[in-house]
Amino acid sequence: MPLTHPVSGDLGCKVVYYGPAASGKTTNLKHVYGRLDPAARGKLITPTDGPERTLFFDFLPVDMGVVHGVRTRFHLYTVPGQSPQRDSRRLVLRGVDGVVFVADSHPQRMAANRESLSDLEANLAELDLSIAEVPMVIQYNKRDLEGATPIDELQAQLNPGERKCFEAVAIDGTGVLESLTAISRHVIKALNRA
Ligand SMILES: Nc1nc2c(ncn2[C@@H]2O[C@H](COP(=O)(O)OP(=O)(O)OP(=O)(O)O)[C@@H](O)[C@H]2O)c(=O)[nH]1
Ligand SMILES: [Mg+2]
Repeated sequence: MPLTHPVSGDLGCKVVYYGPAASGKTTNLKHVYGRLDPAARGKLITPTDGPERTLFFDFLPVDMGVVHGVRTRFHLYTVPGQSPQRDSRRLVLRGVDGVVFVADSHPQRMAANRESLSDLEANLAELDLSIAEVPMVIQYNKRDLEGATPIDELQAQLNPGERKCFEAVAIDGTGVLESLTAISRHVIKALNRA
């Protein structure tokens, strides 16, 4: 559930970028940070334990302006994809309003994509959330790779519920803002229904 600031009444929504290790979650946040007007975003926090491996989470607050009369902020988080960091992933999911699942198109990462999706489902279940009820978009990242897994195969294995999906090349920004815009709309729509 989104948080309402007790004094200002501002709304805070939490979006979590989830996916296997090295699928490009941190790269997504870095691109969002680089593209947004400094007035519309806060500091990007990206702790790592070595080159590129996220430790605990990344965090970027984004000001979405006034939505339906309420000042709305989105708090973007990534989880660390490395397997041993399951506890961190579960903690980051607490209070989630929406998920961008960043899948890796590398042909050898299909099993890791599937495992990460199962891990997401199990972690949500521990928070009494059903994956089917959580707003989620799927991003097929690294479409620039030679021999990338075909989209219909990724769709068949990772998106049986036919959620909205995006092809992306996060290193050059392709599909990054589109994924963020889609999940934001999805989250706001779900809030209006609640
Ligand atoms: N070729 C290619 N490489 C990418 C793309 N997106 C990210 N990468 C690279 O993949 C590597 C891992 O990217 P990260 O964004 O750190 O991955 P992550 O999902 O945050 O990884 P963890 O924090 O370990 O879970 C980096 O070397 C990126 O430059 C892409 O679209 N294409
Ligand atoms: Mg990362």
